[in-house]
Amino acid sequence: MDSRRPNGPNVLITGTPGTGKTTLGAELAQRTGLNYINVGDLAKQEELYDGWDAQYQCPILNEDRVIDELEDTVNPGGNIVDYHGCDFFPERWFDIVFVLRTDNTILYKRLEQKGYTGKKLEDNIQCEIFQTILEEAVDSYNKDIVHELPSNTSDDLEANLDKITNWVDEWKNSH
Ligand code: DAT
Repeated sequence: MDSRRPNGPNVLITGTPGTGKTTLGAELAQRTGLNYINVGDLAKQEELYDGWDAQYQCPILNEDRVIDELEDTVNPGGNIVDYHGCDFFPERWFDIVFVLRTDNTILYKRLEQKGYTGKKLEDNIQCEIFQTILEEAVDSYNKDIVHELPSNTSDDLEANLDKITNWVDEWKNSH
């Protein structure tokens, strides 16, 4: 057992909205027994906000409060954290980082289905085209622990579940 992470590894799943973080993260939690944390949902429940973004018509995340709220859960390990950003988490929190990637046409349809329109829809597509979250992850964490995963089809989902489940098993065997 790893004395720093008695409950297992911490896995970050990040990527543009609509790339499939919640779908993957929730199923992964079922398969691995790790604790699933959806940062967006947590922020909503606990109102971890700091003002209102008039351009995007959404509340602004209070990142410090998110960290305070999660610190005691994340420190002992054993978590899957899902969020569409990654540069404000402490680097020491994560043992591995997965960045989900989706082709533009597929992402466009998924975001439309989620009710995204206009500037919000276009900006999220741009975010994926410019690999914004991938670059954020590579800039924020050791490159060796950052992995890009295709997330277009149900076969991709299965492959990603297998890959991460195997990684978690190996981590547990070697710690
Ligand atoms: P996110 O949490 O990144 O915003 P989501 O998990 O809510 O994304 O997924 C958005 C939609 O896409 C949802 O209808 C499920 C679907 N989806 C997710 N991953 C997929 C995959 N690998 N193949 C096909 N559809 C997928």
